[in-house]
Amino acid sequence: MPDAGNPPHAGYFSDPLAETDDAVWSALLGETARQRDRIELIASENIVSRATLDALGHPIVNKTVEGYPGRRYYGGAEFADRLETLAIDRAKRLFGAGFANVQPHSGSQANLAVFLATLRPGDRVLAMDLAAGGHLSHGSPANLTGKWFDIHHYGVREEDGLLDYDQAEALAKEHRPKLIIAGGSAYPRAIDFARFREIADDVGALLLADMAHFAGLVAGDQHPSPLPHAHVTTATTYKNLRGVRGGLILCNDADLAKRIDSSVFPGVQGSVILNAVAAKAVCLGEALRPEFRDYARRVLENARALAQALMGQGIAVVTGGTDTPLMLIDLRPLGLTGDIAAGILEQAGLTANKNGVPGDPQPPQVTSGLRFGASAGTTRGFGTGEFTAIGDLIADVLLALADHPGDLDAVTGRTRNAIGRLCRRFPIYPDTPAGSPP
Ligand code: DSN
Repeated sequence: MPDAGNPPHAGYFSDPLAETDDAVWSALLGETARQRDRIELIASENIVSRATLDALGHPIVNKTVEGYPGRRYYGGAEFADRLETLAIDRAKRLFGAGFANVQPHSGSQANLAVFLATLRPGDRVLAMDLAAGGHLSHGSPANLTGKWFDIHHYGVREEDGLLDYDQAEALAKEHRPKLIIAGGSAYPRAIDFARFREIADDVGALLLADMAHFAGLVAGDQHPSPLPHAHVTTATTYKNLRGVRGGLILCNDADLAKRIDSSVFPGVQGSVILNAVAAKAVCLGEALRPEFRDYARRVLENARALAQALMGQGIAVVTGGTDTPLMLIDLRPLGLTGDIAAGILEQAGLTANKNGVPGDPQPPQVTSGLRFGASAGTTRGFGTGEFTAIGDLIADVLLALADHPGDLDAVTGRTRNAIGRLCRRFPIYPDTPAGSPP
């Protein structure tokens, strides 16, 4: 008999979670069922491939490395180097960038690293206001970027919800920021990055484009790329790039790239989450395939179909449509708030997030809007017919909530059944165990 040595305990290297921890496993089964049986409309979400899940669950998770391929502080990095180099090369190829950093744990970490690479505490920054569709990490007073830098915000025009470039230009001239940020998390229209570059050049600022919410469309040639205009571009990999939770930084300047690398590590992060880097390599590889272009085209078509269906039912869509995977609806004409509306939609089987709308009188915990995205539903296989039907279902629930609360239970129940039928026609992860319908 070979000596079994002293493994942590019998089965440690072989027993599946399903057999070792019922509390965790049952919550995971429930989550699989939730994703399978409900329609996901949260704009930052998607449904990753089995290949991505395989990378995330690989023993590479055990490995610690710091630094960059070929320049690590720890040994045993041969395969880590190979994976990170693959991810970097694929990111560069996908977006036509000279340099890529694939280590940021999230989009916020990516943005923070750009702040560290380009600014000193107290320096001036111009970015889109969170209330107009910007992002926390673009200088919100609640975020480190807002606490440690001198932030000025541009917004959108009251009359049409479109980005106010004239205001951005006037503020740039007045405050002469060192960094201008273009991009956000709830602005549905294509951004004129060439105009932003002119504004930045005029005042000697660097331009950061945050393309987190449309990176997949850029990768699939369905949206203009900010890269020819921005000095540096950040993205996340988990929205319409359809991969793991994480961030990317891209640029075309060797000196800036060097500063960015040092800002990510050791500036704002320590060791690399290697299973996430492996999964980024997988998603970037998937996005380089010709079929990804078709996915990106369908995401945009579907987002537009959803916006059109909502408007057809009298729902106010901010800016009257979208050029991206996301859209924002204004609930004020219905006399509703985002928190209540999101809760009722969830009961009906549709997951979305409450979101402030331009000029919103409600606080962030309440809001007057909802944000919807088409990335996850498109991955499931929904086309414009399904998204039109989803728009009609959303409108049925919201109109009942606003005008016929006595009918709400019946409408919610009917909607839930329709959603259930739709989800069964477009199954996800058929081989993954799931709990009972939530
Ligand atoms: N930035 C958040 C969002 O847009 O939902 C998370 O990615």
